[in-house]
Amino acid sequence: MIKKNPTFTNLAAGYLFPEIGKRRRAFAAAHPDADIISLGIGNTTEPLTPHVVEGLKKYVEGLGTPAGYSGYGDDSAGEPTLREKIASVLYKGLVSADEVFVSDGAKCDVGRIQQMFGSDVPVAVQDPAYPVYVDGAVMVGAAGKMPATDKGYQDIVYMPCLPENNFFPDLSVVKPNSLIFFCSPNNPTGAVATREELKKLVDFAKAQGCIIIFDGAYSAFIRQDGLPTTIYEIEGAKDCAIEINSFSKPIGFTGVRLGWTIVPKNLCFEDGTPVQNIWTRLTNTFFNGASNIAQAGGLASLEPQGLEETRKLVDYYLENAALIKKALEGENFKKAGVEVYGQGNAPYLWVRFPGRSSWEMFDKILEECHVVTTPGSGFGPAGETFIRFSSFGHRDAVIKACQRLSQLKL
Ligand code: PL4
Repeated sequence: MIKKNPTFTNLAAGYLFPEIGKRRRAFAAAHPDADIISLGIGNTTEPLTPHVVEGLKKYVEGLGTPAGYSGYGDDSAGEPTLREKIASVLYKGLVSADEVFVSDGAKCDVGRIQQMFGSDVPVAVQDPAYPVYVDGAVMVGAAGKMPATDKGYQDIVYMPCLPENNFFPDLSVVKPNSLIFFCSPNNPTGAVATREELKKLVDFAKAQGCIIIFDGAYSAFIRQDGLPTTIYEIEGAKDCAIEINSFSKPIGFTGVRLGWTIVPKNLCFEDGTPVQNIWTRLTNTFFNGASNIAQAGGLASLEPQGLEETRKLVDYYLENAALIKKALEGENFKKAGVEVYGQGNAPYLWVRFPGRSSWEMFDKILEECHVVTTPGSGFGPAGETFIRFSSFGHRDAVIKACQRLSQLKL
């Protein structure tokens, strides 16, 4: 018999989101008449916008002609015009087109990136965090041989991000030469790091020989002036940070699949090898490029009409978030001492239920309101007692969920 890769022995449990789906299906089976509303998984619900649809259609029609047909791209990094548009429109020239690597989504690149570092590089994550960072580290062996406890994996450094520290971690716990995962706007807390905070992070990483993996998947949700939408707004970030990003949430491409990763030219490993060289080698080996159709849609979204439509689409979800926030600040929640966090720059609300476990609250909200949420403990030990509410949903369903939440007995 063939042995499995021992790194998988350490994986603590199933992946969070299928587990939520399983519980939802079990509840639905037991309550076939329940009208279940999901404020759980961050999955977009609104249709693609007209200009993006036009871009997709045009490209597909071209594929049906000899002149417009194309097969594999020349390399895995993406269509040059899209790379150029991402650099000029989204980064305003802070990065160049040859630092942009188009992908099939941020999650896929979080997984691929870890292969460049392997098992000897220490990993630090914000706690709570999108579970793929930790699970990916476990799979490449970076979590060591120690099994997980209820405090997480013993060889991964968790950096608690709580209301008490304004959701910005104490970096002194990070070991030198670590890979630091940092997400802003944050999933799940919704917190956005300020310029001063990101400067602290970049200065720390440079001084300690660390590389930051900055996940900006929700950057399009930032509405407050002055908050950085990319880590490259911070001086020195190109010496120490890779940024992962996505078309999933801003233009509804969760199913179409398109993202990108910025690997700066001057970012190097200890031996002087440019990280770009290894990234190119790795992706050319394991990745045949993002779908050319998806790339055409992404390109359309970066034209003036596409950008205008994107803003409206993101506004829709932000308005949902504001409605949910209002419901969660109702009398029933206030009386129970529930704390609601969300600054209006992210699609998530992060809610603390003092003295209650996350899964207990998940079950209670599902049973009493028929609303699916995400238990905070699924994002890390510091998420215990919290629930994440997602604002991705049709407006009528969100309004209905809010009405039910205002009746929740706490
Ligand atoms: C459920 C911080 C959602 N099945 O779509 P991608 O791959 O470009 O982006 C995924 C992603 C990357 N980075 C962050 C994210 O929050 C997400 C998506 N997260 C959520 O509810 O937390 C969807 C999760 C999906 C999954 O496992 O990713």
